[in-house]
Amino acid sequence: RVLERRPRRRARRVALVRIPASNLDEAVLTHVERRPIDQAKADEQWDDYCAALVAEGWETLEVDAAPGLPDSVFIEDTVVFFGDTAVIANPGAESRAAEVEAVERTVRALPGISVARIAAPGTLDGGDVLKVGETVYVGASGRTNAEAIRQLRGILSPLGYTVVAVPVTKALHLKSTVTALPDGTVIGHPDLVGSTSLFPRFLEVPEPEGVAVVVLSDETLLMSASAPKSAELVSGLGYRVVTVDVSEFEKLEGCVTCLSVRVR
Ligand code: CIR
Repeated sequence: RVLERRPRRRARRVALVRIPASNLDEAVLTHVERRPIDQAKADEQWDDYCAALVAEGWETLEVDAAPGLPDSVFIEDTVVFFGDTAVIANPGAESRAAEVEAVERTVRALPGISVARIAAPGTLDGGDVLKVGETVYVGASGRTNAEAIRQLRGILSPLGYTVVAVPVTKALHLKSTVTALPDGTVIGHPDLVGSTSLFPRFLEVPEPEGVAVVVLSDETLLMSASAPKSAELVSGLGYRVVTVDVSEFEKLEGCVTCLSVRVR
């Protein structure tokens, strides 16, 4: 019997983004020395980043600008999606707390999304949350505390996810140390990752900026132009790699993942 293949209607793919504030040079820094920021270049890199998402079939939805909040462009830290559930974070840096309000407003306006939140004394940055299938790795970092990890478990266990906490000491967030390929392989850099034993499949990449991949589809990954060897390694594994230059944001401890949040 010949099975007829009905054309599948593509679900809408939406990514939240937030335009850079004009005081990027006041962003919080923890593990790196402050270097001068070229604001015009940063703005251009952000435009190119958004254009790359659009070119790969993602619609960008802009959260209202936060002109006085230098880290607001790093929108990944403020909300995490688990299917139809959005978890609004409670950023661990005090200067970032005010970023959440407009993000929550935008998320609440999305159709079919239910909203949970991490509440004080819990603090959690979205950059500490890495989903690999039904497993949710969460960094116990300088930004994300035990109380927030407990709250996240409480939210996600009933949804069928297992929350695995990972100590993070050598970098800002879990996702500054590791991310995952579409096949579930966790990739990381030896100088940043503490212990790899929590991950069932782990692969080293040669550059610290190469740990960050944004999964755009089962085949396509977005990576930083600062990590050409890592991009080559990943493309050798059968993935199509799109690169973007986010060097101005890397000076602020950001990376490709933190500039957007995919609604999924
Ligand atoms: C911060 O310290 O919060 C920002 N300067 C950088 C945040 C980067 N976020 C991320 O990697 N998820």
